[in-house]
Parts: sequence; C-alpha cells; structure tokens
Amino acid sequence: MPNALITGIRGQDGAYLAKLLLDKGYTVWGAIRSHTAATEVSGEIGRAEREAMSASSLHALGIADDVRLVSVDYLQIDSLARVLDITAPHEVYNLAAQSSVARSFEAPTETGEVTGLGVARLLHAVREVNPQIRFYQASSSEMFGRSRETPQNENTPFYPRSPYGAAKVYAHCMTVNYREAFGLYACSGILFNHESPLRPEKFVTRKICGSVARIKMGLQKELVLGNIEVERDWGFAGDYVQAMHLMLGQDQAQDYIIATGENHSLREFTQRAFACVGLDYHDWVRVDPGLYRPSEVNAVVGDASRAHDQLGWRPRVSFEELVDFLVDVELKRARGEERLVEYFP
Ligand code: GDR
Repeated sequence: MPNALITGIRGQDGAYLAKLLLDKGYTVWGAIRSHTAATEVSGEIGRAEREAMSASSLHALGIADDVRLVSVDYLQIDSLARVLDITAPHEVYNLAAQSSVARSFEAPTETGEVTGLGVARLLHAVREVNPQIRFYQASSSEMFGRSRETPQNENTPFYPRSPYGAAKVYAHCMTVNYREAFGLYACSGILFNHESPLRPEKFVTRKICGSVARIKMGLQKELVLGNIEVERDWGFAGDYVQAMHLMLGQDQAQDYIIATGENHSLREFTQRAFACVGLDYHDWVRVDPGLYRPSEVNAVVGDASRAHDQLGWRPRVSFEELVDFLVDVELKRARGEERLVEYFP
C-alpha cells in the first residue's frame, strides 16, 4: 500500500486527512516540527513525543497509535530531504503553516518563513529526493482577499489582505512553478474556510460555539467578537480532506477551488449558534473594534465547479448542519462528556 507523508499532522486537517488515508489502507507518516537544533538529523520520534501527542487531534480521532511520526526542521532543506528518505512517500500533503491570519499581522516574517518559504524548501527537497512524489499544497481563499470577482474560481486574480495571504500566494505560485518547470505532479487545493470541533479557539467558529455552550451552562458571561459583518464560505473539514486525496489521484496535476458556493455573514453564524441553545445572541455578544484586523477580507465565496466536474467532489455538510453540529459537540464538552464526542456529523 502507498505511503503518505502529512506535514502539519497536529492540525485539524492533518488529523482528518490521516484518518481518511488510514481507512484507505495507507501507511501514514506525520511530520512534526523538531525541537532540536537545526543541525541535528531528523529521525523517527520516540515515546516521549508520542505521549505528548496524546492530547492532540490524532488522539481525538482515535488514530494516535496508527500514525508514524517523524521530526523535521522546516527551515532546513537537508532535514526535509532526510524526512523524505525515511518515509519514502508516494504522496506528500503539505499542511504545515502558521495558519492564523490574525497572528500573521504580528508575526509577518515567521509567517513568511513557514507558510511561504517552507513550501519552496519542501518542493526543492521533493525534486531532489524523488520527483515522482505526488505533492499537495494547502492553498487558501485568503489569497483572493479583496477580490473584484464573485464567486472566485481558479482563474480569479489574487489580492491578499494579510501577511498570511501574501505568503500563501507565494507558496501557491511556487507549486505551480514546480509543476510547469520540473514536471512535478504538484497540486494546489484552494480551500475556503472549513471547520470542525478540532479547531482551536483562535479561530472564530470554535470560539463562538465553545462560548455558546459555556454561556448556556452558566460558565461564561459574554462573548466578545471582532467584525461580525464579514462573510465566509464555511464547510466541514472532513469533507474537504477528501478533495485533497482526490486531487492526487488524477491523470494530470491541477489546482482546484474547494468550497460550498454559499456565503454567510459571521452575524448569521453567531445568531444560529445561539439559537441552537434557545438564546438570542443580542443578549450575550459584544463587538470590540479592538479585535478588528488591520485589513480584512470582507467577503469570499468559492466556485468549485472544476472539483465537481473533474473530481466528482461535493460537500456533504450544509452551513446549517455545520453550525448545529459544532454547537452540539461543544455542549458535550462543556458537560464533560468528552468521551462521547463524535467528530463526524
Ligand atoms: P480566517 O478564519 O481568517 O477566515 O482564516 P478566522 O476563523 O480566524 O476568522 C474568520 C473571520 O471572523 C472574523 N472575526 C474573528 N476571528 C477570530 N479568529 N476571532 C474573533 O474573535 C473574531 N471576530 C470576528 C475575522 O476578522 C475573519 O474575518 C481561516 C484559517 O483557517 C486560514 O488558515 C485559512 O486559510 C482560511 O480560513 C481559509
């Protein structure tokens, strides 16, 4: 069976993708950022690191013991090449990134190093070690930013509005360039927002749904948000990782928009989440302009026609089902029923 290497294995998408590939019979390797000095050689991770993973998303999905782990220094091409040697992947899914848009304004160079240049290093290592490897790059709707075209498709020009978006544009262009210049099977999936209970609270959907549950239980007094007039195209992460896998199984590498095609305001999301527990959000939400971003992506919505036609991919979870599901999981968490939490709607 094929080997897959997933960078960013500890994130939401890393966990859902690992579960999907394990279910398909893959040997799944996950790369995690090394704590050792840049000069040290990467190697398979031992018991201590594995135990530290027990609080992770992999554990939540019940696959912590099934994924093989390898340490990597994303800043060193040699370390990346060594990881490719150790894991001998047929497919590489590059999900590693500094993935918080908000944080990227405070940490622009770190974001550029990891989210942007990290991809150039990995593509270079793939080309050196084994150019037959199929490569997936996690691109983002943040690349469209202040788009003058709605909905956005694969040919829509980019206009990033954050250091994160700018780094993703660079990474995207490098992926296309390695495909065209060196013939790598390199695909970029331009994913719009995709959510799950595995998101940390630095992302707004988890922050809202976690707060709704705690407010309902009397454990929290209010929810403070930034700009709630923004509009996003929100889907379920478990659906979106399927598209990543399908992209690497085509005759020819291409880039694909992955989105639901529906957009909703954050106000609407908030209203529905509170309504799920019989509350009116007006009574609990305070907007603090201090949480506004220096420049914002006001509205994005994706046209995933190419993915529908060529990959046969469609999202299965609607906006309404997603909000209801996320709130339901948070209620279980707030009640301490963590073990009963189901991570698929
Ligand atoms: P986003 O997701 O920036 O779209 O990037 P996020 O959930 O952080 O923000 C969505 C929108 O909500 C507004 N907002 C708030 N956001 C946060 N985090 N916290 C708040 O309190 C808050 N109040 C309002 C934001 O301004 C924004 O407009 C996500 C990430 O997963 C990226 O890595 C990914 O590439 C894109 O989605 C597609």
